[in-house]
Amino acid sequence: MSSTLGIAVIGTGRMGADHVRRIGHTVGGARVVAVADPDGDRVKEVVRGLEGAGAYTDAAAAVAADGVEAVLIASPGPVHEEAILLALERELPVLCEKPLTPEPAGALRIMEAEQRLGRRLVQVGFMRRYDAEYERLKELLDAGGLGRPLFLHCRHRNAVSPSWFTSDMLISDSVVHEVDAARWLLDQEITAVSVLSPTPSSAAPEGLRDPRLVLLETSGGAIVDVEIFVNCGFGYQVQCEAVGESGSARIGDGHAMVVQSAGRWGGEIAQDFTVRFADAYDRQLRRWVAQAARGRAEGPTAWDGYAAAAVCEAGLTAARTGVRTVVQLTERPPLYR
Ligand code: ISE
Repeated sequence: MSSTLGIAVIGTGRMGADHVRRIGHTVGGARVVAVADPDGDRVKEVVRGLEGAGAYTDAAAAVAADGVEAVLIASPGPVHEEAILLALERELPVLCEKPLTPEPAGALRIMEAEQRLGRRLVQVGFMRRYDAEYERLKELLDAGGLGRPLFLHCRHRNAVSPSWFTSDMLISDSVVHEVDAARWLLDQEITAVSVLSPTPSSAAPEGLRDPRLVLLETSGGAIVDVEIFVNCGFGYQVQCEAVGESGSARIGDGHAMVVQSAGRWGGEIAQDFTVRFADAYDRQLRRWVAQAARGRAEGPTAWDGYAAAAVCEAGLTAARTGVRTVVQLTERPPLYR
């Protein structure tokens, strides 16, 4: 193995391009050696200026390229499984953007491949686990500082949704973050999901059920409510208030700076997740590189990706039928305990 970890990046959309930049400029100990995207022009543009990096339109060719020691996957969710299985065939550590797979069946196949190898190589990019505020809340809950958790009240707001965003994606692409954060913060599984949808905001594109309220029930008897609103207009806001038997704690108020001027006071609000969670993305990648250089993985597992996919699948059924839907989970394999 060389002194810097050779990484193949699959997918050059917003997150893929951001990770390429991050590997080159922010995270030490790694270099991009291959980049793949079906859009040949885009991939060439992304590798321009990256010394020694090959441009590919095929993920398999990039994963098999000389010098590849780890794989970062930031392509669309439906093609994650194929790329992960290619990497696992070569026993390469993987960091895969969320969602691991759109459906739980694909995540189960990834878990099977990893279990055949007998060790963890896959990390899912649930970056909130690397955010300083989330980490503090987790420490407080783990230390019993709030007593037994009763509620998590969550708000997840995006200024505006991309043109291709669908009503299902409010759950599978956005609320999937709260699903993972709730499982991790509480150390419990989600057992049932209900979804309520008010009359859509007039700011939402035609046909988009935005906002929505998602209720998650947990194995420890807590309730998690998530307001997801992807066209709120004013900025990117992610808040979480934990209420326990002996106290409450809230993160995400964005109190980094309060400005007083011209007879008003107020703060600034990030417009976008790449800004709000910039440090979390950096820390996630640094930790992944350090582990991958040893041929290992830490952080959110393929089981976490599977559980999130199962909860989102139940959420989509609940949204479609209007009926509370129980989450079906297989038994957790020993590799993920
Ligand atoms: C996007 O894919 C993300 O992961 C963001 O964190 C989330 O806020 C947004 O709603 C998703 O579309």
